[in-house]
Amino acid sequence: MKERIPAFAVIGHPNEGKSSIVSTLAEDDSVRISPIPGETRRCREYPVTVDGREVIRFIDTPGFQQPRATLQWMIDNPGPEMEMLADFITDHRPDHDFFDECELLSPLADGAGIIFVVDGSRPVRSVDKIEMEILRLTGLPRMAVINTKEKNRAEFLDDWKSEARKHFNTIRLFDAKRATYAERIDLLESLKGIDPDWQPALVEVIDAFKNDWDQRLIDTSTILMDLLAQASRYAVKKTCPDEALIPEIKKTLQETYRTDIDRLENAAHKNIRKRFKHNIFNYEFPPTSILNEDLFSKKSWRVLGLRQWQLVAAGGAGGGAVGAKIDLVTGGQSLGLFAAIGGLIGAGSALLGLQQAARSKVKGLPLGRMEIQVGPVKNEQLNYVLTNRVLIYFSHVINWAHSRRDTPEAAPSSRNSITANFTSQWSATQKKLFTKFFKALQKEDGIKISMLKPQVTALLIDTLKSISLLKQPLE
Ligand SMILES: Nc1nc2c(ncn2[C@@H]2O[C@H](COP(=O)(O)OP(=O)(O)OP(=O)(O)O)[C@@H](O)[C@H]2O)c(=O)[nH]1
Ligand SMILES: [Mg+2]
Repeated sequence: MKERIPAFAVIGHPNEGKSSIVSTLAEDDSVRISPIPGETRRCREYPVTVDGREVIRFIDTPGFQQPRATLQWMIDNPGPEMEMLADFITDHRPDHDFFDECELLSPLADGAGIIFVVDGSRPVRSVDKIEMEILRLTGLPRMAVINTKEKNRAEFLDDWKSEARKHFNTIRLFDAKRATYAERIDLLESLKGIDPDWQPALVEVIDAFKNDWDQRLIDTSTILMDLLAQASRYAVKKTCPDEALIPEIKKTLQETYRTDIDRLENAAHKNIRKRFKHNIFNYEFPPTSILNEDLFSKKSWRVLGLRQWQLVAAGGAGGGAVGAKIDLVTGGQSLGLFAAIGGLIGAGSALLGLQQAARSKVKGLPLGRMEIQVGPVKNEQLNYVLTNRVLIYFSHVINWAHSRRDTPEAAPSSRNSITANFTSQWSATQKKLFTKFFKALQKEDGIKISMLKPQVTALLIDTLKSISLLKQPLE
């Protein structure tokens, strides 16, 4: 290699998923992927940068068009491998029929490693063996990646494995469309094994990836805490010249309050998605996902808020405080809320959360005018609902391979066992910590906020890590 940055060319037959693998590994959703074979006609490099520094590079290439003639030429022109590749390209550049071969072999002539992609859901053909043999003759470090496009077709896998073993240093199964962060790291780990000379550089790459991932979790927790700080203090006001207009103005203000909090939430979600390098992540959540519900809907609050016993636990200090807490939460509508919490009221689009979250008050002003204010929130349910929604959003973002361009399928029923209310798994102590933090945010108590922040950050990062380990989105 000319430089220390490891470079891997992703090579294969047309339409096997080369560009999809590049997109997923490089976390680049701008890579062109298409069901029509021959989409990629030119090599293109996709550098992966961490902290502005390029650590590894993947090269997307066109598929083989003339494998038989290429192999024959190689057999007829043996020689030192690098010279052979350079000579092949010089000889064939003027011939349009070999345009794709010249393109795909040029990164190899520059010494790139090879990631050979095959679709394991179809049988091995003679042309595949020819392509594998061409790559073996390059003498470059190489790995075969079996990307099974049709998931339920495993009958050819053994054939692929035994054929690939003859030509490659390492073989991996990898799902370009569903690979998680951990699976991407696993693939890099196995790349280490393809050539001892590359091992130190790849160890550095893996370290850089892991540190970068940890930093993304820290950033996600910061984005969430900023959202909670903004939402917990947010209020809208308007002066009202006439008492008769109060109900109408209050209604408008409530609507403004609601859309403004929605906007804050959307901005936080967008920041998280950007942090995970998703630019075209504009997809529908699975139909069963609670994220399809309005932030202030009854259902969101019922599913994502604290349960009654959890409120009691989080309230903590003795009976009096518990009573006060329930009062605060119910805001005078105890029956309604607790019926909703208990799940007695079915899912509906009524904005229960809004009334619970934002207090409205009317203040007299001179000259008979009044000021109406909606917010700030008094109810820590909003904190939990926003937090759980960020956690669900995060779980979708991290499990969305960058090569996916379609909409999600409905989740299989086994997945429903994972609760969307992830914070319900926090211990009573952790909930108390979160409650204290919420109160400090509301009071804008800087000293308390900075005192609690390290513990809250640690709690959030632990939570984000557990969600990453699930390897599937929360509903
Ligand atoms: N279901 C499924 N489809 C896949 C998978 N990998 C790739 N595809 C689809 O297969 C088609 C080809 O994928 P690409 O990544 O463009 O393949 P390619 O090898 O780069 O193709 P060319 O550039 O034409 O040589 C696209 O429609 C992809 O969405 C997979 O793991 N599962
Ligand atoms: Mg392609």
